[in-house]
Amino acid sequence: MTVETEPQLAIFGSSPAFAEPLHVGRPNVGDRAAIMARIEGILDRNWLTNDGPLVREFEDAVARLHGVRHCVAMCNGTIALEIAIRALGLTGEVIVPAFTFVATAHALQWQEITPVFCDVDPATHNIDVGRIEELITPRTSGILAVHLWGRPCNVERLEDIARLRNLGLLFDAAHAFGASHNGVMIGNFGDAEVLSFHATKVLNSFEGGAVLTNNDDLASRMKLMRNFGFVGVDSVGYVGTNGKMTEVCAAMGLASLESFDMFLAANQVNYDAYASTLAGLTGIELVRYDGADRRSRHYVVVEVGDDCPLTRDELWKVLVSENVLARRYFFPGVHRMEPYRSFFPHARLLVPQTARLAERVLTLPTGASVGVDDIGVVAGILRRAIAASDQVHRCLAEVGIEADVSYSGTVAQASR
Ligand code: T4K
Repeated sequence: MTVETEPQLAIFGSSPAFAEPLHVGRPNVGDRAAIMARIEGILDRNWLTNDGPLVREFEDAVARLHGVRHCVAMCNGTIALEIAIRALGLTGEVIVPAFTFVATAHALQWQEITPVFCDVDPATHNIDVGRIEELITPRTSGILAVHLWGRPCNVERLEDIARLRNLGLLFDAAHAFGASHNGVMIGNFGDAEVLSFHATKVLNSFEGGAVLTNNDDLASRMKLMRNFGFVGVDSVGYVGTNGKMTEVCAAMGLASLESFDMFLAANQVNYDAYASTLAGLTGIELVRYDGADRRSRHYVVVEVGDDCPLTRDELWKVLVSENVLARRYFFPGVHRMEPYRSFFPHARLLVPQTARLAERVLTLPTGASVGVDDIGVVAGILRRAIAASDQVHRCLAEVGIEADVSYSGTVAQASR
Protein backbone atom coordinates (compact mmCIF):
# COMPACT_ATOMS: atom_id res chain seq x y z
CA MET A 1 0.00 0.00 0.00
CA THR A 2 1.37 3.45 -0.87
CA VAL A 3 0.97 6.24 1.60
CA GLU A 4 0.12 9.59 0.06
CA THR A 5 2.40 12.27 1.44
CA GLU A 6 0.98 15.72 1.43
CA PRO A 7 2.84 18.08 -0.89
CA GLN A 8 4.42 21.12 0.65
CA LEU A 9 1.61 23.58 0.15
CA ALA A 10 -0.05 26.01 2.55
CA ILE A 11 -3.47 24.44 1.93
CA PHE A 12 -2.10 21.33 3.65
CA GLY A 13 -0.79 23.31 6.60
CA SER A 14 2.70 24.37 5.51
CA SER A 15 3.72 27.98 6.05
CA PRO A 16 2.84 30.20 3.10
CA ALA A 17 5.64 30.41 0.55
CA PHE A 18 5.65 34.21 0.92
CA ALA A 19 5.59 35.91 4.30
CA GLU A 20 4.36 39.12 2.67
CA PRO A 21 1.77 39.23 -0.11
CA LEU A 22 3.10 39.11 -3.64
CA HIS A 23 0.74 41.48 -5.46
CA VAL A 24 -0.33 41.87 -9.03
CA GLY A 25 -0.03 45.58 -9.68
CA ARG A 26 2.68 46.62 -7.23
CA PRO A 27 3.66 50.10 -8.46
CA ASN A 28 6.79 50.60 -10.54
CA VAL A 29 8.69 53.35 -8.76
CA GLY A 30 11.59 54.97 -10.59
CA ASP A 31 14.33 57.20 -9.24
CA ARG A 32 13.12 58.57 -5.90
CA ALA A 33 15.55 61.47 -5.97
CA ALA A 34 14.18 62.54 -9.37
CA ILE A 35 10.63 62.42 -8.03
CA MET A 36 11.50 64.37 -4.90
CA ALA A 37 13.47 67.01 -6.82
CA ARG A 38 10.48 67.69 -9.04
CA ILE A 39 8.17 67.89 -6.04
CA GLU A 40 10.51 70.46 -4.48
CA GLY A 41 10.27 72.45 -7.71
CA ILE A 42 6.47 72.35 -7.56
CA LEU A 43 6.52 73.73 -4.03
CA ASP A 44 9.07 76.40 -4.99
CA ARG A 45 6.91 77.53 -7.89
CA ASN A 46 3.75 77.22 -5.80
CA TRP A 47 1.91 76.05 -8.91
CA LEU A 48 0.15 72.83 -7.98
CA THR A 49 -2.38 72.10 -10.69
CA ASN A 50 -4.34 73.68 -13.63
CA ASP A 51 -2.23 73.06 -16.71
CA GLY A 52 1.07 73.52 -14.89
CA PRO A 53 4.56 73.28 -16.42
CA LEU A 54 5.15 69.65 -15.43
CA VAL A 55 1.81 68.55 -16.88
CA ARG A 56 2.75 70.24 -20.15
CA GLU A 57 6.21 68.65 -20.09
CA PHE A 58 4.65 65.24 -19.42
CA GLU A 59 2.11 65.68 -22.23
CA ASP A 60 4.85 66.63 -24.67
CA ALA A 61 7.00 63.67 -23.67
CA VAL A 62 4.12 61.16 -23.94
CA ALA A 63 3.02 62.60 -27.30
CA ARG A 64 6.61 62.38 -28.59
CA LEU A 65 7.02 58.79 -27.42
CA HIS A 66 3.86 57.78 -29.26
CA GLY A 67 4.49 59.94 -32.34
CA VAL A 68 1.11 61.58 -31.98
CA ARG A 69 0.08 65.23 -32.28
CA HIS A 70 -1.74 65.60 -28.98
CA CYS A 71 -1.59 64.11 -25.52
CA VAL A 72 -4.27 65.55 -23.23
CA ALA A 73 -3.42 64.55 -19.66
CA MET A 74 -6.20 63.87 -17.16
CA CYS A 75 -6.63 62.95 -13.53
CA ASN A 76 -7.24 59.25 -14.32
CA GLY A 77 -8.01 56.90 -17.17
CA THR A 78 -11.72 56.67 -16.42
CA ILE A 79 -12.30 60.42 -16.62
CA ALA A 80 -10.12 60.47 -19.74
CA LEU A 81 -12.45 57.88 -21.29
CA GLU A 82 -15.53 59.86 -20.24
CA ILE A 83 -14.19 63.08 -21.69
CA ALA A 84 -13.06 61.44 -24.94
CA ILE A 85 -16.50 59.83 -25.33
CA ARG A 86 -18.22 63.17 -24.74
CA ALA A 87 -15.89 65.24 -26.89
CA LEU A 88 -16.39 62.78 -29.73
CA GLY A 89 -20.15 63.25 -29.41
CA LEU A 90 -20.98 59.59 -28.81
CA THR A 91 -24.60 58.98 -27.79
CA GLY A 92 -27.19 56.20 -27.76
CA GLU A 93 -25.32 52.91 -27.98
CA VAL A 94 -21.61 52.16 -28.16
CA ILE A 95 -20.18 48.70 -28.81
CA VAL A 96 -17.64 47.48 -26.24
CA PRO A 97 -16.02 44.15 -25.48
CA ALA A 98 -17.53 42.31 -22.50
CA PHE A 99 -14.09 41.12 -21.42
CA THR A 100 -12.48 44.24 -19.99
CA PHE A 101 -12.13 46.22 -16.78
CA VAL A 102 -15.47 47.63 -15.68
CA ALA A 103 -14.35 51.25 -16.24
CA THR A 104 -14.62 50.79 -20.01
CA ALA A 105 -18.39 50.27 -19.76
CA HIS A 106 -18.92 52.62 -16.81
CA ALA A 107 -17.41 55.53 -18.75
CA LEU A 108 -20.34 55.16 -21.18
CA GLN A 109 -23.09 54.32 -18.72
CA TRP A 110 -22.05 57.24 -16.50
CA GLN A 111 -23.28 59.53 -19.28
CA GLU A 112 -26.30 57.37 -20.06
CA ILE A 113 -24.86 55.85 -23.19
CA THR A 114 -25.69 52.14 -23.42
CA PRO A 115 -22.68 49.84 -23.65
CA VAL A 116 -23.56 47.04 -26.06
CA PHE A 117 -21.43 44.04 -25.19
CA CYS A 118 -19.56 42.28 -27.95
CA ASP A 119 -17.81 38.97 -27.52
CA VAL A 120 -14.04 38.63 -27.75
CA ASP A 121 -11.79 36.54 -29.92
CA PRO A 122 -10.52 33.60 -27.82
CA ALA A 123 -7.12 33.79 -29.52
CA THR A 124 -6.42 37.48 -28.86
CA HIS A 125 -8.83 38.25 -25.97
CA ASN A 126 -9.70 41.44 -27.89
CA ILE A 127 -13.07 42.44 -29.35
CA ASP A 128 -14.19 39.97 -32.02
CA VAL A 129 -14.35 42.18 -35.10
CA GLY A 130 -16.50 39.58 -36.86
CA ARG A 131 -19.31 40.10 -34.35
CA ILE A 132 -19.53 43.89 -34.43
CA GLU A 133 -21.73 44.56 -37.44
CA GLU A 134 -24.58 42.41 -36.13
CA LEU A 135 -24.68 44.64 -33.03
CA ILE A 136 -25.03 47.92 -34.94
CA THR A 137 -28.46 49.54 -34.66
CA PRO A 138 -29.76 52.99 -35.67
CA ARG A 139 -28.77 54.14 -32.14
CA THR A 140 -25.15 53.04 -32.45
CA SER A 141 -22.76 55.98 -32.48
CA GLY A 142 -19.42 54.33 -31.93
CA ILE A 143 -17.09 51.49 -31.01
CA LEU A 144 -14.94 51.54 -27.90
CA ALA A 145 -12.40 48.74 -28.32
CA VAL A 146 -9.78 47.72 -25.75
CA HIS A 147 -6.16 46.72 -26.37
CA LEU A 148 -6.36 44.07 -23.68
CA TRP A 149 -3.11 43.14 -21.90
CA GLY A 150 -1.47 45.76 -24.14
CA ARG A 151 -1.93 43.66 -27.28
CA PRO A 152 -3.47 45.92 -29.94
CA CYS A 153 -6.85 45.06 -31.44
CA ASN A 154 -7.43 44.40 -35.11
CA VAL A 155 -7.32 48.15 -35.71
CA GLU A 156 -7.45 47.95 -39.51
CA ARG A 157 -10.75 46.07 -39.50
CA LEU A 158 -12.17 48.32 -36.79
CA GLU A 159 -11.21 51.42 -38.77
CA ASP A 160 -12.90 49.93 -41.86
CA ILE A 161 -16.13 49.21 -39.97
CA ALA A 162 -16.15 52.64 -38.34
CA ARG A 163 -15.60 54.38 -41.67
CA LEU A 164 -18.19 52.35 -43.59
CA ARG A 165 -20.83 52.65 -40.85
CA ASN A 166 -19.98 56.24 -39.96
CA LEU A 167 -19.18 55.46 -36.33
CA GLY A 168 -16.79 57.04 -33.87
CA LEU A 169 -13.86 54.81 -32.95
CA LEU A 170 -12.16 55.05 -29.60
CA PHE A 171 -9.57 52.74 -28.12
CA ASP A 172 -9.21 52.05 -24.44
CA ALA A 173 -5.43 51.78 -24.40
CA ALA A 174 -5.15 51.65 -20.60
CA HIS A 175 -2.88 48.57 -20.92
CA ALA A 176 -1.05 49.68 -24.04
CA PHE A 177 1.28 52.48 -23.02
CA GLY A 178 4.32 52.40 -25.30
CA ALA A 179 2.91 49.63 -27.51
CA SER A 180 3.04 49.57 -31.29
CA HIS A 181 1.05 47.85 -33.99
CA ASN A 182 2.85 46.96 -37.22
CA GLY A 183 5.44 49.57 -36.30
CA VAL A 184 2.94 52.37 -35.63
CA MET A 185 2.66 53.53 -32.05
CA ILE A 186 -0.59 53.35 -30.13
CA GLY A 187 -2.31 56.74 -30.15
CA ASN A 188 -2.45 56.90 -33.92
CA PHE A 189 -5.52 54.71 -34.42
CA GLY A 190 -9.21 55.56 -34.52
CA ASP A 191 -10.38 58.99 -33.40
CA ALA A 192 -8.47 58.81 -30.14
CA GLU A 193 -6.87 56.39 -27.69
CA VAL A 194 -7.04 56.55 -23.91
CA LEU A 195 -4.17 55.73 -21.55
CA SER A 196 -4.17 55.05 -17.82
CA PHE A 197 -1.29 55.95 -15.51
CA HIS A 198 -2.84 54.35 -12.45
CA ALA A 199 -0.39 53.15 -9.78
CA THR A 200 -0.72 49.58 -11.04
CA LYS A 201 0.15 50.38 -14.65
CA VAL A 202 3.52 49.91 -16.32
CA LEU A 203 4.02 53.67 -16.22
CA ASN A 204 2.29 55.40 -13.36
CA SER A 205 1.70 58.94 -12.22
CA PHE A 206 0.11 57.78 -8.92
CA GLU A 207 -3.28 58.35 -10.59
CA GLY A 208 -3.57 59.66 -14.11
CA GLY A 209 -4.71 59.18 -17.65
CA ALA A 210 -4.49 60.81 -21.04
CA VAL A 211 -6.11 60.92 -24.43
CA LEU A 212 -3.88 60.63 -27.48
CA THR A 213 -5.21 61.95 -30.77
CA ASN A 214 -4.14 63.45 -34.07
CA ASN A 215 -7.39 65.42 -34.28
CA ASP A 216 -6.72 69.10 -33.39
CA ASP A 217 -10.39 69.99 -32.78
CA LEU A 218 -10.98 66.98 -30.58
CA ALA A 219 -7.87 67.79 -28.54
CA SER A 220 -8.91 71.39 -27.93
CA ARG A 221 -12.45 70.33 -26.97
CA MET A 222 -11.07 67.82 -24.47
CA LYS A 223 -8.73 70.44 -22.98
CA LEU A 224 -11.73 72.68 -22.36
CA MET A 225 -13.90 69.86 -21.04
CA ARG A 226 -11.31 68.76 -18.50
CA ASN A 227 -11.36 72.31 -17.09
CA PHE A 228 -15.11 72.78 -16.48
CA GLY A 229 -15.62 73.92 -20.09
CA PHE A 230 -13.94 77.29 -19.49
CA VAL A 231 -13.11 78.97 -22.80
CA GLY A 232 -12.06 82.23 -21.14
CA VAL A 233 -11.58 83.50 -17.62
CA ASP A 234 -15.30 84.08 -17.04
CA SER A 235 -16.82 82.24 -19.94
CA VAL A 236 -17.89 78.63 -20.27
CA GLY A 237 -18.48 77.00 -23.65
CA TYR A 238 -19.24 73.38 -22.82
CA VAL A 239 -20.51 71.12 -20.12
CA GLY A 240 -17.21 70.32 -18.54
CA THR A 241 -15.86 68.51 -15.54
CA ASN A 242 -12.70 68.55 -13.49
CA GLY A 243 -10.39 66.13 -15.23
CA LYS A 244 -7.11 67.96 -14.66
CA MET A 245 -3.88 66.20 -13.83
CA THR A 246 -2.03 67.68 -10.88
CA GLU A 247 1.61 68.75 -10.94
CA VAL A 248 2.61 66.11 -8.41
CA CYS A 249 1.13 63.41 -10.64
CA ALA A 250 2.97 64.83 -13.64
CA ALA A 251 6.19 64.81 -11.55
CA MET A 252 5.70 61.10 -10.92
CA GLY A 253 4.82 60.53 -14.56
CA LEU A 254 7.98 62.28 -15.76
CA ALA A 255 10.17 60.34 -13.33
CA SER A 256 8.45 57.11 -14.42
CA LEU A 257 9.16 57.97 -18.05
CA GLU A 258 12.86 58.33 -17.22
CA SER A 259 12.77 54.78 -15.81
CA PHE A 260 10.46 53.34 -18.42
CA ASP A 261 13.16 51.32 -20.21
CA MET A 262 14.11 49.77 -16.89
CA PHE A 263 10.47 48.80 -16.23
CA LEU A 264 10.24 47.26 -19.69
CA ALA A 265 13.45 45.32 -19.13
CA ALA A 266 12.21 44.00 -15.78
CA ASN A 267 8.94 42.87 -17.35
CA GLN A 268 10.79 41.14 -20.18
CA VAL A 269 13.03 39.27 -17.74
CA ASN A 270 10.01 38.29 -15.63
CA TYR A 271 8.00 37.21 -18.63
CA ASP A 272 10.86 35.02 -19.86
CA ALA A 273 11.22 33.55 -16.37
CA TYR A 274 7.52 32.62 -16.33
CA ALA A 275 7.79 31.19 -19.86
CA SER A 276 10.67 28.92 -18.91
CA THR A 277 9.46 27.87 -15.46
CA LEU A 278 5.90 27.16 -16.60
CA ALA A 279 6.95 25.37 -19.79
CA GLY A 280 5.49 21.90 -20.07
CA LEU A 281 3.04 22.37 -17.22
CA THR A 282 -0.11 20.52 -18.26
CA GLY A 283 -2.97 22.84 -19.12
CA ILE A 284 -1.17 26.10 -18.35
CA GLU A 285 -0.75 28.37 -21.32
CA LEU A 286 0.94 31.74 -21.11
CA VAL A 287 -0.60 34.59 -23.10
CA ARG A 288 2.05 35.40 -25.68
CA TYR A 289 3.56 38.65 -26.84
CA ASP A 290 5.05 37.55 -30.12
CA GLY A 291 6.38 39.58 -33.01
CA ALA A 292 8.59 42.59 -33.44
CA ASP A 293 6.12 45.16 -32.10
CA ARG A 294 6.64 46.92 -28.78
CA ARG A 295 4.86 45.41 -25.79
CA SER A 296 5.17 46.23 -22.10
CA ARG A 297 4.44 42.63 -20.97
CA HIS A 298 2.94 44.23 -17.89
CA TYR A 299 0.24 41.60 -17.67
CA VAL A 300 1.45 38.04 -17.25
CA VAL A 301 -1.68 36.08 -17.95
CA VAL A 302 -2.12 32.33 -18.04
CA GLU A 303 -5.03 30.42 -19.45
CA VAL A 304 -5.92 27.32 -17.52
CA GLY A 305 -7.04 24.82 -20.15
CA ASP A 306 -9.47 21.91 -20.02
CA ASP A 307 -6.51 19.55 -19.89
CA CYS A 308 -5.28 21.03 -16.61
CA PRO A 309 -6.16 18.66 -13.77
CA LEU A 310 -7.12 21.64 -11.57
CA THR A 311 -9.49 24.47 -12.38
CA ARG A 312 -8.44 28.10 -12.56
CA ASP A 313 -10.22 28.76 -9.28
CA GLU A 314 -8.51 25.84 -7.55
CA LEU A 315 -5.12 27.13 -8.67
CA TRP A 316 -6.07 30.63 -7.61
CA LYS A 317 -6.96 29.43 -4.10
CA VAL A 318 -3.73 27.49 -3.86
CA LEU A 319 -1.77 30.60 -4.83
CA VAL A 320 -3.65 32.91 -2.48
CA SER A 321 -2.98 30.52 0.42
CA GLU A 322 0.68 30.97 -0.38
CA ASN A 323 0.28 34.76 -0.28
CA VAL A 324 0.52 35.03 -4.06
CA LEU A 325 -2.33 37.42 -4.81
CA ALA A 326 -2.96 36.37 -8.40
CA ARG A 327 -5.96 38.10 -9.98
CA ARG A 328 -8.86 36.69 -11.95
CA TYR A 329 -8.94 39.69 -14.33
CA PHE A 330 -11.63 40.24 -15.64
CA PHE A 331 -13.96 37.82 -13.88
CA PRO A 332 -16.93 37.53 -14.19
CA GLY A 333 -17.07 39.77 -17.31
CA VAL A 334 -18.51 43.27 -17.28
CA HIS A 335 -21.88 42.02 -18.57
CA ARG A 336 -22.28 40.14 -15.28
CA MET A 337 -21.64 43.18 -13.10
CA GLU A 338 -24.30 45.66 -12.06
CA PRO A 339 -26.05 47.49 -13.52
CA TYR A 340 -25.36 45.58 -16.74
CA ARG A 341 -26.40 42.23 -15.30
CA SER A 342 -29.86 43.59 -14.57
CA PHE A 343 -30.10 45.58 -17.79
CA PHE A 344 -29.03 42.64 -19.97
CA PRO A 345 -29.82 39.42 -18.10
CA HIS A 346 -29.32 37.33 -21.25
CA ALA A 347 -26.02 38.95 -22.30
CA ARG A 348 -24.14 35.87 -21.16
CA LEU A 349 -25.68 33.88 -24.00
CA LEU A 350 -24.34 36.38 -26.50
CA VAL A 351 -20.76 36.43 -25.25
CA PRO A 352 -19.78 32.76 -24.81
CA GLN A 353 -16.06 33.36 -25.36
CA THR A 354 -16.02 36.03 -22.68
CA ALA A 355 -17.79 33.68 -20.28
CA ARG A 356 -15.28 30.95 -21.07
CA LEU A 357 -12.22 33.19 -20.71
CA ALA A 358 -13.49 34.70 -17.48
CA GLU A 359 -13.36 31.19 -16.00
CA ARG A 360 -9.91 30.37 -17.37
CA VAL A 361 -7.53 33.29 -17.00
CA LEU A 362 -5.29 34.17 -14.13
CA THR A 363 -2.99 37.18 -13.93
CA LEU A 364 0.30 36.59 -12.14
CA PRO A 365 2.56 39.09 -10.35
CA THR A 366 5.18 40.95 -12.34
CA GLY A 367 6.68 44.44 -12.49
CA ALA A 368 9.89 45.92 -11.20
CA SER A 369 9.27 44.80 -7.63
CA VAL A 370 8.96 41.11 -8.57
CA GLY A 371 12.15 39.12 -9.08
CA VAL A 372 12.91 35.93 -10.96
CA ASP A 373 13.36 34.10 -7.66
CA ASP A 374 9.78 35.01 -6.74
CA ILE A 375 8.66 33.70 -10.10
CA GLY A 376 10.50 30.43 -9.52
CA VAL A 377 8.59 30.04 -6.27
CA VAL A 378 5.23 30.85 -7.93
CA ALA A 379 5.91 28.34 -10.69
CA GLY A 380 7.00 25.75 -8.11
CA ILE A 381 3.68 26.17 -6.27
CA LEU A 382 1.73 25.64 -9.50
CA ARG A 383 3.86 22.64 -10.40
CA ARG A 384 3.44 20.98 -6.99
CA ALA A 385 -0.29 21.66 -6.97
CA ILE A 386 -0.78 20.19 -10.43
CA ALA A 387 1.39 17.18 -9.61
CA ALA A 388 -0.78 16.51 -6.54
CA SER A 389 -4.03 17.49 -8.23
CA ASP A 390 -6.12 14.71 -6.66
CA GLN A 391 -5.11 15.69 -3.14
CA VAL A 392 -5.49 19.40 -3.87
CA HIS A 393 -8.87 18.85 -5.41
CA ARG A 394 -10.03 16.76 -2.43
CA CYS A 395 -8.66 19.22 0.09
CA LEU A 396 -10.34 22.21 -1.54
CA ALA A 397 -13.62 20.32 -1.95
CA GLU A 398 -13.71 18.77 1.53
CA VAL A 399 -12.31 21.54 3.65
CA GLY A 400 -13.89 24.25 1.54
CA ILE A 401 -10.98 26.64 1.50
CA GLU A 402 -12.16 30.07 0.46
CA ALA A 403 -9.85 32.67 -0.99
CA ASP A 404 -10.79 35.50 1.30
CA VAL A 405 -8.53 38.19 0.06
CA SER A 406 -8.16 41.80 0.94
CA TYR A 407 -6.25 42.90 -2.14
CA SER A 408 -5.89 46.46 -1.01
CA GLY A 409 -4.67 45.47 2.44
CA THR A 410 -1.53 43.68 3.38
CA VAL A 411 -2.79 40.29 4.47
CA ALA A 412 -4.05 37.56 2.22
CA GLN A 413 -5.85 34.67 3.82
CA ALA A 414 -7.13 31.44 2.54
CA SER A 415 -9.27 30.34 5.43
CA ARG A 416 -10.56 26.92 6.26
N1 T4K B 1 -9.69 50.57 -18.89
C1 T4K B 1 -9.01 49.46 -18.57
C2 T4K B 1 -8.92 48.37 -19.57
C3 T4K B 1 -8.39 49.35 -17.33
O1 T4K B 1 -7.71 48.22 -17.00
C4 T4K B 1 -8.48 50.42 -16.42
C5 T4K B 1 -7.89 50.32 -15.10
C6 T4K B 1 -9.19 51.59 -16.79
C7 T4K B 1 -9.78 51.61 -18.05
C8 T4K B 1 -9.36 52.76 -15.90
O2 T4K B 1 -8.15 53.46 -15.66
P1 T4K B 1 -7.98 54.26 -14.28
O3 T4K B 1 -9.20 55.12 -14.07
O4 T4K B 1 -7.79 53.26 -13.17
O5 T4K B 1 -6.76 55.11 -14.51
C9 T4K B 1 -6.81 47.88 -10.82
C10 T4K B 1 -6.58 49.37 -11.06
O6 T4K B 1 -7.14 50.15 -10.02
C11 T4K B 1 -7.12 49.84 -12.36
O7 T4K B 1 -6.48 51.06 -12.64
C12 T4K B 1 -6.82 48.86 -13.47
N2 T4K B 1 -7.41 49.21 -14.70
C13 T4K B 1 -7.30 47.48 -13.10
C14 T4K B 1 -6.96 46.46 -14.15
O8 T4K B 1 -6.67 47.07 -11.92
P2 T4K B 1 -8.11 46.61 -8.94
O9 T4K B 1 -9.33 47.02 -8.23
O10 T4K B 1 -8.07 45.27 -9.50
O11 T4K B 1 -6.83 46.69 -8.06
P3 T4K B 1 -6.19 47.78 -7.08
O12 T4K B 1 -6.23 49.12 -7.70
O13 T4K B 1 -6.80 47.62 -5.78
O14 T4K B 1 -4.67 47.29 -7.04
C15 T4K B 1 -4.23 45.97 -7.35
C16 T4K B 1 -3.10 45.54 -6.46
O15 T4K B 1 -2.03 46.43 -6.57
C17 T4K B 1 -3.45 45.45 -5.00
O16 T4K B 1 -3.55 44.10 -4.66
C18 T4K B 1 -2.30 46.07 -4.25
C19 T4K B 1 -1.41 46.64 -5.32
N3 T4K B 1 -1.22 48.07 -5.10
C20 T4K B 1 -2.19 48.93 -5.54
C21 T4K B 1 -2.04 50.28 -5.34
C22 T4K B 1 -3.09 51.23 -5.81
C23 T4K B 1 -0.10 48.52 -4.46
O17 T4K B 1 0.73 47.71 -4.05
N4 T4K B 1 0.06 49.87 -4.27
C24 T4K B 1 -0.84 50.77 -4.71
O18 T4K B 1 -0.64 51.98 -4.55
O19 T4K B 1 -7.99 47.70 -10.13
